[in-house]
Amino acid sequence: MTTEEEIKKIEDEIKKTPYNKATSHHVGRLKAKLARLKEELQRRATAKSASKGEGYTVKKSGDATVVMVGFPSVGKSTLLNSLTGTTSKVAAYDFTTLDVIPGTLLYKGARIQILDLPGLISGAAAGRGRGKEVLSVVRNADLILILVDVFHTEQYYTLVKELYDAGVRLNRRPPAIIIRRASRGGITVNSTVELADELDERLIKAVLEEYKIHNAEILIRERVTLEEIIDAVIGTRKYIRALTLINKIDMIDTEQLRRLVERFSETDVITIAAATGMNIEALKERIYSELDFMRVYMKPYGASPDMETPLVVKRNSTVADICSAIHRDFVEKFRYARIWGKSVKYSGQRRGLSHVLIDGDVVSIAMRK
Ligand SMILES: Nc1nc2c(ncn2[C@@H]2O[C@H](COP(=O)(O)OP(=O)(O)O)[C@@H](O)[C@H]2O)c(=O)[nH]1
Ligand SMILES: [Mg+2]
Repeated sequence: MTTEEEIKKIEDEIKKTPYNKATSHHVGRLKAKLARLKEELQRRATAKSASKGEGYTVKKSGDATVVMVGFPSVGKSTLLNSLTGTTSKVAAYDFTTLDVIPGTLLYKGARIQILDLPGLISGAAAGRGRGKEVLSVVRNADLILILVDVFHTEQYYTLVKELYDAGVRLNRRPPAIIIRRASRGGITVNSTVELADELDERLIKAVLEEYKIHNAEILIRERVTLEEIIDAVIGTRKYIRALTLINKIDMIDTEQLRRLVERFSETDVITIAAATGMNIEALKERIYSELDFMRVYMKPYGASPDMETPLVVKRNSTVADICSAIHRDFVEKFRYARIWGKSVKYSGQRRGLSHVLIDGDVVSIAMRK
């Protein structure tokens, strides 16, 4: 039996098992096994694409990355154009195939890389088509734009499921679960809150066994679901912000639009018309505020810092990120940085490339000749 067949078999079994107290343990184990098999499938697909040399490492340090996901014809290309205009082709050399189409949005001093992923269609998470490779780009995004048009808003649910199956958790924090592996002593489960009904110690142990963890201390600090426990055990889930965009609002009247938005009241929805530019400025502002930027001021050697034009970079950027945002020479010929501000113990402290900066820092780079 292939892994795909095994997954199908378990999914069928979960579907046909009535869920009650007596079966919950059995179903819980099946879910843990299912998650493990899916993870395995994905790892294999990722390894395969890596060995083919199809690099999807697209991030330019310092830049924030926003990805658009959506079915064909919802308006991804149109939106990419209206957000990034003629700068669209700028970052094209970062990509080895046309599965990812990049553009750059320059907004309030920030460089925001926006990626159109036409290859992401239903079934990608299960490893069908090229979608799998494209999903690894999504997993490294700072923000996801889920794009649907006014006629096909139900696609939203398919896309969310696709992302979920690819290990992406939208608009959530990682569950407050700590797993400490040990070399002996079996498994101990401690919880500071009452466990959810579907969970008990025996089931949690069974989940850990499924992942060949026989000795560990697991500390649960909030009310979590079985899925979240599995997520914590797998440990490679990505927790990413997402906005839902409903496009082509120029095609419906205000009453239809009101009803649509109402249906999506629980998600962060923005209604736009990419083709006419409607709400595009508001969208840019929203993207910018979601990305959580900070300002860093450069100080040329022997001169005063430029407090007029800060570098606008992602929070927690390092000295290396700043250097490569300016020019590659700054990384290659880097000697040290002198830093003034909250990230250092004293003014003008010397730090290396891996030093993490804080909003408002002043940085001076010393380079080799
Ligand atoms: N009426 C209207 N049409 C749009 C809008 N955005 C895109 N379109 C049209 O929808 C079609 C598909 O758009 P495209 O950007 O190619 O979609 P993609 O396949 O997701 O990249 C094109 O004919 C666009 O002109 C919009 O806001 N309003
Ligand atoms: Mg397109």
